[in-house]
Amino acid sequence: MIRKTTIFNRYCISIIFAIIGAGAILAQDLSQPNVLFIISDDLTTTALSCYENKACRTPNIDRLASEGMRFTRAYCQYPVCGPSRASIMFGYYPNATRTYGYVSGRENVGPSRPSWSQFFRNRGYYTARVGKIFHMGSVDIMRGRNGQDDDASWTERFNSPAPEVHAEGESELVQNNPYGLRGILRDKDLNGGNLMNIVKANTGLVHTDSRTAEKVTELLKEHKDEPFFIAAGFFRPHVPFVAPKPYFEEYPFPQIVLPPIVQNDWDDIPPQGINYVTSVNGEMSIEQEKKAIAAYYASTSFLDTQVGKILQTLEEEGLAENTIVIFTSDHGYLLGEHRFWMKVSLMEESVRVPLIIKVPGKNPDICHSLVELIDLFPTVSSLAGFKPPENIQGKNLAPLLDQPLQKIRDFAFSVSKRNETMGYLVRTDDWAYIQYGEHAEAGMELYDMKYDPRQYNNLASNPQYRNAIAEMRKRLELKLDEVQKNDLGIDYDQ
Ligand SMILES: [Ca+2]
Repeated sequence: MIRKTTIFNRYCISIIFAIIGAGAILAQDLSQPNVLFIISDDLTTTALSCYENKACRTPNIDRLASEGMRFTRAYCQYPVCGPSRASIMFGYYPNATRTYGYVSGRENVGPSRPSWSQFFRNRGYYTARVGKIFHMGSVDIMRGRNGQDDDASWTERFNSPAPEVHAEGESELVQNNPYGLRGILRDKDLNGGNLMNIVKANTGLVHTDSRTAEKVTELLKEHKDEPFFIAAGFFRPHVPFVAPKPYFEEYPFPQIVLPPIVQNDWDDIPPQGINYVTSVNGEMSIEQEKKAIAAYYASTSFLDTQVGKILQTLEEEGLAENTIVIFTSDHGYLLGEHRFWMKVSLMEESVRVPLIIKVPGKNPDICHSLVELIDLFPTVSSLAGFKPPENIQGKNLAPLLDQPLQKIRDFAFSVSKRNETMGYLVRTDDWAYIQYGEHAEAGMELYDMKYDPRQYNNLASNPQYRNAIAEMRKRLELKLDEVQKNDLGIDYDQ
């Protein structure tokens, strides 16, 4: 509670100044910090200059990282929009609630368990969503629909409709055979959420993320005198890669360096681990791969500009001193590593996410502890002085904000279901262990993350690593017992 005292003192001082200087303006209960939750979509750490890629320029996110706590090893709980977001917002692992699809998560947790924002709403906060927080597809955005939203989470909610793939400009599909599904795809609108379409747009203001930034800016001004939880749900760099033309000019595609193609890379990966979108089934040329990455970077820089706008408003309105800011993404993204693209995979680039938490009064730092997105709900609740709900499954990261060298968990845990088979990831300091099927019936992968961080050499069938495999399987078994325990009171038959 050191932080709270510090913040409280600061408020006392500012109140005194306000009384002396401006004549008693006291509109807000200053003991309650605001929450600004910024979430991007499909943004991997490997495209952020504050993480490990200097080629993609993200100055605003970088600045936030330099002012807050940057977590280098944060993991999503499911590398797909719907279940990841449900897990973040309700605080349960996807396999605790059996939430694996494009739903809000409310279907499975029931009406009585509050979502993260609803928990704040129930405590007197104004809560608002702008754009995509629960699952929402590109077609929902085009049509101005709520997607799989949870109504009870918000005092107000706002969509940011935009033409998306139909934005005026130069467009191109960079897969010759998207997913190997040629002939099945009929309406490119309906598949807009998964095709690698690029749009170099003629104008800058019609896009969903610029609308979201504009609305969030308005809400920050309107609600500055009451405690708020505002969720800014940006859609980029999710496909279609739409950004104004000048953003593409920053990244000429011939200069893009592709990840190395390692000979026989797929030979030791179980079939279940070969991702659903690859350069091979999409029949992508080298030029198309470079264009896809350049467009992803352009979309990321465009997103960064929008993040910059709302952070600037926060400063200008004097709210930065009393607002907890979180920046993250629902999951990562493969940009040609292993010739894989997009998400679903439990490979590092797909499950690891950017995470920055800036809390007024705390020193900026970098934290290498393994953390999970499910930890946001209890962490931010606790930072605001609330005891988090008892059943939720994340851990409180607040101690790390004062002591970033502490360790909060031994491993990060993520799941991903494909073709009716569940994949599990146990990510420890040293290992990434991936298991397909509850009894590994569809295979295993084990990577030494110290010596093989890009995961080229699957050690699972090497007898020398028998002990490591046994240890990982034990961890997984205990974790599944813990996560799927019955006293959550969730009706699994729903
Ligand atoms: Ca997503």
